[in-house]
Amino acid sequence: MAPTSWTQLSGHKNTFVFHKSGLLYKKCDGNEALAYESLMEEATMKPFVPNFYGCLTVNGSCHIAIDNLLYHFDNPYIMDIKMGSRTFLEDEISNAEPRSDLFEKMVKLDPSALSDEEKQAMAITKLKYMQIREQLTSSSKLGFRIEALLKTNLHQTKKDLAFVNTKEQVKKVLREFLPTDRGQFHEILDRLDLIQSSFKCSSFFESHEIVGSSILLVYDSDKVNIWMIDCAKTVSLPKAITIDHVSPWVQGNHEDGYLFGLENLISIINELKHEIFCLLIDL
Ligand code: I3P
Repeated sequence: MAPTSWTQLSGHKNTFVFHKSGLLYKKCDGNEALAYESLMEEATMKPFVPNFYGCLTVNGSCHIAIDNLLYHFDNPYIMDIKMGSRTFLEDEISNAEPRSDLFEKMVKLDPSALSDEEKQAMAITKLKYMQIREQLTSSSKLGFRIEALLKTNLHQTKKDLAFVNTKEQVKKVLREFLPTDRGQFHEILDRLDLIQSSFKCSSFFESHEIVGSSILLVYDSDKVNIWMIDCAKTVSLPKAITIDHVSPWVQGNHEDGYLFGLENLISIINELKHEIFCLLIDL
């Protein structure tokens, strides 16, 4: 039966409009539409992103129309994994305007990260906020973080996940989330391997920095799928810049750490596979 609602696990509030046809309309500043247009033209990447149907005006503002990836799932388990070791664009570094809303969020997360000046001003820059989030989570260390997840009887909040930092902590969250069915577990690994090998030979991937984008992992009792979503901060690299998506970021080199994160994610899930299924004989 077609779903009558849709679940948003993370990202900005009030940016999605659910449509019962199986499409989602997402508020867009133009950049994301450009990224999706290019992705639709590239056979290598297209199977791993939601289909994009163009832009339209909804409630007076520009939206992109994309597939609702949850449409064919029944009570799905959903995990949003934010990829990359850098979650802000290099352009955002020059924005030195301190923000009080981010200060409020940081007070709740980790007040010890605030300097005396920031406490006095009750404001911090977006760069500082994003970098602390990267360090508190596994983004800096592993090149990805578990941003949100939804599983029947297990709805971990963003705050719970904001401190999932070490490999062992990430592994524990994944162990509790991933399917216990061996076939489905293998399907997840196969799909991730395919994403990794396809991205490595994609010209889109070669020519873009991919920041703040997520891997969406969804499964229900009989289906598994994984996509790349959230292209709002996926931008063309400046001419003459090439990146390998693995090397550490230093200002100006545009490295995003996407493949570093994907490699680590796959390796952790592989370790889990051995730990969970090692007692079962492979027939
Ligand atoms: C937000 C998160 C978003 C980011 C947003 C942050 O932090 O990093 O990805 O939006 O910036 O506040 P948190 O996850 O702790 O809530 P962008 O990716 O669009 O930069 P914003 O407040 O400027 O929207």
